[in-house]
Amino acid sequence: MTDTTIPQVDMEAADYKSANKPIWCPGCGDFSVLQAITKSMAALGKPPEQLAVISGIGCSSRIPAYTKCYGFHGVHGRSLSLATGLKVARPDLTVVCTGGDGDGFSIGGNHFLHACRRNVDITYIVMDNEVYGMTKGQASPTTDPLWEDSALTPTGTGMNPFKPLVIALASGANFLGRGFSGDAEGTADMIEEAILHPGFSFVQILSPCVTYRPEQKEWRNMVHPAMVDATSDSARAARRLMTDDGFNTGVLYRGDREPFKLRQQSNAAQQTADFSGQFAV
Ligand SMILES: Cc1ncc(C[n+]2csc(CCOP(=O)(O)OP(=O)(O)O)c2C)c(N)n1
Ligand SMILES: [Mg+2]
Repeated sequence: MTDTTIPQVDMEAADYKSANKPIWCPGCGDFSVLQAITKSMAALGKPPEQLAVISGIGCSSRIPAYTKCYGFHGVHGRSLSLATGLKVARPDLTVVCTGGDGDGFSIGGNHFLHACRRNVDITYIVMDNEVYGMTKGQASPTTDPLWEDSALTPTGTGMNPFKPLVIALASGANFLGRGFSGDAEGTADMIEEAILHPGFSFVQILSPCVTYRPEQKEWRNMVHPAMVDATSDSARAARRLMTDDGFNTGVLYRGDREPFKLRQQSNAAQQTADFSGQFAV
């Protein structure tokens, strides 16, 4: 896949890696996600100084330190504000935002909703391990309500898990995909496509935490490619996501909303088009 507006240079994944050695636990899924991100950058062929990687706080939020691009390791839950501001001020840069399920959906949850609806042309990659890894294993918004292994929630949270892709779709994200860290190749292709897709792209990557959720090693046997092709029909995407088992992987939705532009008159008709009909039965 090539974009003729981007100057192509001959790059390899290693050209986007910094000299810092990741300090993740051996076996952490985030190693493969880093590999997938740098591989997608090489495929895009953009020089590192035209890319910016922005994050908050968490094990997964350490990604900017491990890349050679411009980066900002910001405060917990505020990566999308930084990324939005950067992209609006410097539309020439490719802006990728990375982080975890706690950073993005808990403390950063409100920012997630509004980044989706604002539809600025950035790509948000969340390494979802259904736990706060960095702070030693508390439940996150995506944790199964019956998970009892944290001393903070010894009888489980009892709360309905957050479904990031459904929420992103309902909030206006323009591209949705789910990857698995064990499939670095497929994940790299998806990230590349997400970056090239105009507007706010959201990619949820199932990335096992081998230390606090060792049972997630089984995800390798549970993930599967989605049985259906990606759709650009948001109602169809919503129906699929509401019956999803959480392990379908691949590009799920490609929208056609126009990305946010400064001083652009908003097109109210297009914004509300998906909600103008009767209830589907
Ligand atoms: C304002 C603030 N509150 C709380 C923390 C503590 N804290 C650091 S990382 C983190 C959660 C990280 O979880 P997640 O985003 O899922 O990343 P992971 O470590 O699992 O990759 C928390 C609560 C903090 N650094 N700053
Ligand atoms: Mg996490």
